[in-house]
Amino acid sequence: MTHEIAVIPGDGIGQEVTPAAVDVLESLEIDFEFTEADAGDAVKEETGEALPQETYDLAASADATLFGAAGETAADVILPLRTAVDSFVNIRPAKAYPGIDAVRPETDLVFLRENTEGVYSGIEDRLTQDVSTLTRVVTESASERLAEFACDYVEDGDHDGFTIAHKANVMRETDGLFRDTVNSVADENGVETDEVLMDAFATRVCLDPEQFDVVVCPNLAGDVLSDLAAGLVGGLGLLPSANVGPERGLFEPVHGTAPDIAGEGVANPAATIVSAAMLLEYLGYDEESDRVHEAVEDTLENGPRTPDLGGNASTEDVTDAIIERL
Ligand code: GGG
Repeated sequence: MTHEIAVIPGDGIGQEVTPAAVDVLESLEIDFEFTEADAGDAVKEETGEALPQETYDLAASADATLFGAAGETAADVILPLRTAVDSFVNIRPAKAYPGIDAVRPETDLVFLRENTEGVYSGIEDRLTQDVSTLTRVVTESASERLAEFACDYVEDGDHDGFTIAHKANVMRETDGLFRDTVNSVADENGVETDEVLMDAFATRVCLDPEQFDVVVCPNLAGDVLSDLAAGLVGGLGLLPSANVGPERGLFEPVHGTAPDIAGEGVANPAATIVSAAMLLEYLGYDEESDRVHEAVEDTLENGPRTPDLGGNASTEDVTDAIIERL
């Protein structure tokens, strides 16, 4: 069976780390057909459109998509691409790897981020020179869908339950609905939950990350708090993610375009390669996915490292080291 994979490197270091992940996937004995498409700042400059229709259509029809990074045009690129694959949850694991100098080496978290609404609904206005507004949309249906996924996730993964991070004491209607809906679905499924205000979560996770495991949160909170967790485990070069829908998925590193190092060939490919491992698992290749995870882990511990981790290796050196270990 051939798996059609859309490859959308995007901008900045997306152009460097996405081909690295494709090299890893190509080194496995799986029948993939990769089709590359443009999106982002560069294509917008050229054509006036950040997300060409053919790129959207490709993601909407491929079995899975590997995405790199979006810069200034993130709202026009990554948000519609997540819609193209109908992904309602963004899974963002944040764990410290052996041998990596982490602020909190005991960190082992998974964020389940609502992926369709909240403040990322795209309803913004500039009313006057002085006043701009943003509409935050939270629906019972999207919160339910996320909560059902979270219940299955903790049951399948043998977790004790999950934490809901929200700000319902201030955003009473929106986060109130989110919190109440998620709690009610968890109750129906016999899954334990606890709650934490998202600002308190930011402090508590820095002081003692082991008190958390699976964290379910609204869209913006999931974006920000997972980047915070990246700081605890050694940096954004290490965090993968999977945008999962009922029939397709889009896999991307948590990091963005890193314009400060783009073009130098030294971006850490680990996050994108682990995102590719999540793609493998999504397509049912559990054994191959485990092999990629293990190869990345061993390379991070014993192999060459890119400058973000204190080494002087290139993206290519690290990718080759990972492939050698497969
Ligand atoms: N690969 C992830 C990426 O491009 N991040 C840039 C960004 O701004 N992302 C916003 C988001 O993840 O919602």
